[in-house]
Amino acid sequence: MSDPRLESLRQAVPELRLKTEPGDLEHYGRDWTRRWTPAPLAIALPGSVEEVQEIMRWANANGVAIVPSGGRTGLSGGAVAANGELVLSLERMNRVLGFDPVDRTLTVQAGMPLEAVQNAAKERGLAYPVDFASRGSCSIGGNIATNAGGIRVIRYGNTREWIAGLSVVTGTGELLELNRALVKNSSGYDLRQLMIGSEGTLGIVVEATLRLADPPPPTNVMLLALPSFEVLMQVFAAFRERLQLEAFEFFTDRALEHVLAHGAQQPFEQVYPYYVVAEFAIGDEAREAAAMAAFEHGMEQGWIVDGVISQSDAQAQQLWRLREGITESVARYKPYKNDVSVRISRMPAFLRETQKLIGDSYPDFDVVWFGHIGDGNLHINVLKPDAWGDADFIAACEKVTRLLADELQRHEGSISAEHGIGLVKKPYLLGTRSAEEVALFRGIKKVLDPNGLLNPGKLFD
Ligand code: 2HG
Ligand code: ZN
Repeated sequence: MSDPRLESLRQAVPELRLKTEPGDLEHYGRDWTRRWTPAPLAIALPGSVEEVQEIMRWANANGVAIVPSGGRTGLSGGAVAANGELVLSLERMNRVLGFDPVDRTLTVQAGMPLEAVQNAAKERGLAYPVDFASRGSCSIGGNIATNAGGIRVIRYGNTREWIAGLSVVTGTGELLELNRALVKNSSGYDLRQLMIGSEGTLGIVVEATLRLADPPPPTNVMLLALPSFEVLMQVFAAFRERLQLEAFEFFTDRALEHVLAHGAQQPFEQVYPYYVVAEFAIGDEAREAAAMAAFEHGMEQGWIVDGVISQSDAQAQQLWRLREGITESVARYKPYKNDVSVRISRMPAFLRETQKLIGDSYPDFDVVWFGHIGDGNLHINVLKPDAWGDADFIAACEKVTRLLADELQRHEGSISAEHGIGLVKKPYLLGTRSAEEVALFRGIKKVLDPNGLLNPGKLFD
């Protein structure tokens, strides 16, 4: 370890665990975007809040940028370290710190994987209900930094809803304890909410007190086949009216083809153009009758052309795999990802226009549509043909993103529903936020991170 900055870091934080092997720099320097070449200075793995503060003070004294790092499952480049930054991985800070059955809160360190948080809540007879496919690898700190959404937002909301209190180290190394896990706290600016979704640009989330929910009700999963995109929102409205929906997700035949090629099981003998996975509460006859009524209504209207309902947990999981396996099944094609949202009321018109735009723009590319339709959130993955080079492919896709951003501007939507802006969507931020807002972003950053050391270049320049 010859770099003098690392020698000084060793002196400033004597017990700090550091990694500098090329394999580690590569592993910790990138996220799931795989677009940038990792080039961090080193990887710091603090074991305590005090060490995080000491690292931050050292960073200020030495002018070294810090990339806070969780599970690096992000899809927008928010955790990429490609410019000699010090990666500050929270991975060793992964313990439960406390549980309060009266407050129904769980206090955890930020590096705890989401699935471990969910299990810890379950062991205590309650639930942490935010959920998505990367649950085993992503960390709760990363979820907070991006205000992660996922497959149960329709019922439980985004991560933001479940954060009762937050401990954050600012860009100057100060520790802020935000909101004291209070249900009601009308005593000024809510800095906790400001930190949530700030993508590591304002502070490093080190601990969080999470609100827990009742254990989920027993559920059933239905897979529906739809004849066209146009009926999607009608099916959603019919199901939402009759059932307590826990999830309502859609995907196309192209998506299904990739998941099947990846080992999932064919659900129907025939191929249909559109599919929905709906999960809903059961438990009494009225609910079960309502589910059948919703299905039959959809069939009568011609909105649903086929369907299957899970008869066991194993089958429910099989059906979920068709939706949850999509990202992994297309990963080898280095997809260009769009993660856009509009208000649900705007969805039919937005879908019509977007289908035309994407169809006209990408006549030759494989485009995979899926997403959280009940939240107004679409994922559009454009797959890179093997013959195309990375740079040309991205340039071609970015031209279309510009048009998509204009369309989102007209529909008052967002260029990033749940993946964050990071590096990938930075050029389009002004389509979703006004220039005045972004100027305020800069001002806020200046206060909390005066030397611009926290995740520089992410979200905005
Ligand atoms: C999902 O909904 C994730 O499965 C990933 O947000 C979406 O891969 C994507 O584009
Ligand atoms: Zn998603």
